[in-house]
Amino acid sequence: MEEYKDTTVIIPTLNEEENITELLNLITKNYNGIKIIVSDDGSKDKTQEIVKSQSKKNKNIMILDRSKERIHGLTASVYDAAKKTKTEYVVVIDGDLQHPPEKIKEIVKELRKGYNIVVGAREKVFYWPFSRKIISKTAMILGKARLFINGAKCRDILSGFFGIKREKITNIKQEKFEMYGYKVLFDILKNTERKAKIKNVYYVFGARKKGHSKIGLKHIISFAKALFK
Ligand SMILES: Nc1nc2c(ncn2[C@@H]2O[C@H](COP(=O)(O)OP(=O)(O)O)[C@@H](O)[C@H]2O)c(=O)[nH]1
Ligand SMILES: [Mg+2]
Repeated sequence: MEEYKDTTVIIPTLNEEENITELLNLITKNYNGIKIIVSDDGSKDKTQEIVKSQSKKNKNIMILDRSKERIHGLTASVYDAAKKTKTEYVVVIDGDLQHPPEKIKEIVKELRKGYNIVVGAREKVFYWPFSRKIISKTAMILGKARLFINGAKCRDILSGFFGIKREKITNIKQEKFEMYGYKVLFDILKNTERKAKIKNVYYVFGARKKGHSKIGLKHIISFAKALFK
């Protein structure tokens, strides 16, 4: 089996007790030697308990307990976790099984070829309600306009599923990130040189089967701020 000692998977979580066990199993079973950091923002359910017990059994699994941090946010969780990694590559994946873990293979393969950022580009999302589609489309247009001014480009600038050479995220200063936001990749692209080597990898954004989305108005406001940052 191929070895993945060069990669850390970062999973931001908030109340994912119904999904995290399956996700951890799928990753550890298929990626020998891969490291995993679950970056949890103080889940009120059993997420932390589950991850802690798994990490006792598997030294490659670690929890970053952010419950006492001043800033809670998906972006903050990913950035802080990235700072803790030591591997050459980092892959960020949601904790709710909406991103297919089998694609990590493809992402790492492209990183090893020398791409700096490998972005999981979502194929059409069919089941989103009309309102979410409109919000996403608008954010995409505004975001791409922002990246046109300065920044790197890729197909899905708002994807939460991507791989990156570790230093390409840790080299960016914290103040460049909209820490409360949801769109960590967008913040990275703004701060990455235009000619960066970026690769798109296509995937189907599955429906969330268990638990619920945490996206809300505050994340839309954070994105609006990030546009002008
Ligand atoms: N650490 C952390 N994770 C979060 C936060 N908000 C959402 N998440 C996690 O980020 C991932 C994506 O969130 P989700 O609500 O499913 O967003 P959606 O798929 O865009 O609707 C999931 O694994 C969530 O548990 C947060 O504030 N902090
Ligand atoms: Mg989700």
